[in-house]
Formats: sequence, C-alpha cells, structure tokens
Amino acid sequence: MTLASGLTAHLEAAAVEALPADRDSLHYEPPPVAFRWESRQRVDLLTAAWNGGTNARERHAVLARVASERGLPQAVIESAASVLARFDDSHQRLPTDEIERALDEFDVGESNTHLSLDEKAQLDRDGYVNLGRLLDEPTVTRMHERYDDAIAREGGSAGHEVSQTRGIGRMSGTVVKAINHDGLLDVLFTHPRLLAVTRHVLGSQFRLSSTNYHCPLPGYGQQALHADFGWGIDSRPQVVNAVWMLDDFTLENGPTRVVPGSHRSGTHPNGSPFNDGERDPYLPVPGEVYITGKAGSLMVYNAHLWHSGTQNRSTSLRRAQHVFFTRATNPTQQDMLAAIDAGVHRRLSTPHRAILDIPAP
Ligand SMILES: O=C(O)CCC(=O)C(=O)O
Repeated sequence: MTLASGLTAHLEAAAVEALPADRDSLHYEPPPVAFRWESRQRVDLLTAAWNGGTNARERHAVLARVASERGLPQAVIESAASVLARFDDSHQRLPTDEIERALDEFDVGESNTHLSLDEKAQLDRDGYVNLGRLLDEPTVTRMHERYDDAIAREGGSAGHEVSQTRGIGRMSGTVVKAINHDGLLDVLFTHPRLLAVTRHVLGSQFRLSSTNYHCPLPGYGQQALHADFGWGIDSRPQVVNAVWMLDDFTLENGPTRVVPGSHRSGTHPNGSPFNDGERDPYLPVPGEVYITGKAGSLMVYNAHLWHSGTQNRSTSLRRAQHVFFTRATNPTQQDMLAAIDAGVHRRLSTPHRAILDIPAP
C-alpha cells in the first residue's frame, strides 16, 4: 500500500516502520498485574490524602495515617508522597489579576454568554461538552500541513517532553514552539468558547498546563481508561482538557471515549471497581460514549472524567490537538517558559502570555 504523505510523516515519531495489516487487534503489551496493583494502591492513597485535607500539611498527615492503617509497602508510600509534594507550593508566576484581565480581553468575563444553559448543565452533569465545529476547512487544512511538517522534523524525539507511545504521533508544547511562529495555532488555546468552559469548571484562576498533539496511526491508539489528574477528586475540579478534532472523528478512526458522570465519582478509574480483579482497563466499560464530529470541532471536558483514546481501525490519520488547563497554583504538565520559542515569546500579547502564565520576554 502506498502511504499518503501525512502518514509517512508520522511513522518515525510513532516508532513504527510499517502499518499493521490487522487494524482491529490491540498491538500493545498489557501492563503486568503487579504493576497495576501497585499503582492502584498509590491512586487510592492519593485520593484519600487529597480529599482528606484542605492544605499541604493536612494532606501529608492523612497520607501518613492512611498508609499506616493499610500497611502499604514503603515504595508505594514514598511515591505517593513525592507526587503529593509537587502540589505543596503555589507555582503561579504572574500576579493573580493578570488572568482576570486576559479573560476580559478575550471577552470571557464572569458574565460572558459563550455557553448556553444547556451546555453548562451538560458539563456539570456529564462532565463534557461537544461544542461542534469551530474552525473552518481552510484553517484545518493549513494546520494539517503545519503539523505534518513539524512531526516529520521532530522525528523520533517528537513528544519526548511529556510522553511517547508506540503507534501514536505525539508532540508537546505545540502552541509555544516555532510551529506556531505566525499565530496559526493561537485560536486553539484562546477560543472564547474553550475559555468559557474552562472558566465555568475551574473559575478564573487557571493557566495552560500543556498542549499535546495526539495522532493514532491506523491499527493503533487504544488506551487504558484514565483521568487527567492522578487521583480521584470528590469536589473542586483541578483540571480541564480539550480535544480539537483536526480530522473528522468517526466511530471507525479512534474517537475519544468518555464515561459520562464519572468526574463526579470521587474516584480514579485506576483505583475504582472498573480496574478490579481481572478487568482490563483497555476494554469497553458500561455507559461509555464515543465522541464524533467534523474536523474543526472541539470537545472540552472536566478532566476528572474517565476517558481514553480508542483504536484507529481506519486507513488514515486521526489528528487531534489537546489543550490542557489546570488551576493556576498547580504544577503544569509542561514548563511553558522552558519550552517557548524566542520568536513566539516576542510575538505573544499580554493576554496570551497570561493564559500561559509566562512573563514578558
Ligand atoms: O485523543 C484522544 O482521543 C484522547 C487521548 C487521551 O486521553 C490521552 O492521550 O491521554
């Protein structure tokens, strides 16, 4: 089979030499049971610690008490404590009023009208909203060319800053890299409907945590069910994620799956009955919904929602750009200031920098 140029551009980044003939089977090694058991203990411990206190001192005390009551292995305790410690101090760089001013500039003030009452209700109840098509076709076509060129250039190192997965073309920090020299990708983190959802879920004190491009190749893409915060939260959401569909998302090409309402469960799928015993986190779960839409569409979710990528059974790429936000005091998935290209830094306006929480150059 002759591959389309976009597909060829993604092969090295996805660490595959040729596409599998069998696009239905999962081409992955399931994680060993011992590893899953240990990570479940860690997730359960972190969930108890986070929900059991309101500040760092209280949470570390709960962690120590619960760990001793459960007789947990030292390795689990130490790794949970070190994850929790990342949240001990505020990591915000800019004064808190800068993000408020930026949201006003983007017309996303407190009483903005970018979301309907139904959309807000769906977000609260189901944990996600599919906002439909927000980018026109010429823009999406220009983005395809831009991403295909960039991923071919990054090759085997693409995605190394955050994560690399065999069969999935990944790139990190896309909106702050030279790929966005002229602002083509700015809309992806500043669209008023996206910022309005983020504000609805997190309030106004948030910042960009990472922007990861995510492209499962034909025959790849199935992921374990997960949430984008490492443990369960029973109130006060911490993170929001967005999936810009850069190709049509269809039932065949690996659409995102979500479990409506799971963001309210207070548990993480890795520490939940879904992952008990022999249950495989890659398998379908009751009630899951597949998100489909035309290229240029945007789905945004409270990122405590249980979700994952699914298997691309088609013969084409399924390109997506994730845009991940966190409360402004939380650590970010990627250090935007370390990742930013000097030209992009000079080009960005004050409100753009406020969303990224980075100072003027
Ligand atoms: O792009 C998707 O369908 C979702 C991917 C995802 O959840 C992830 O990479 O963590």
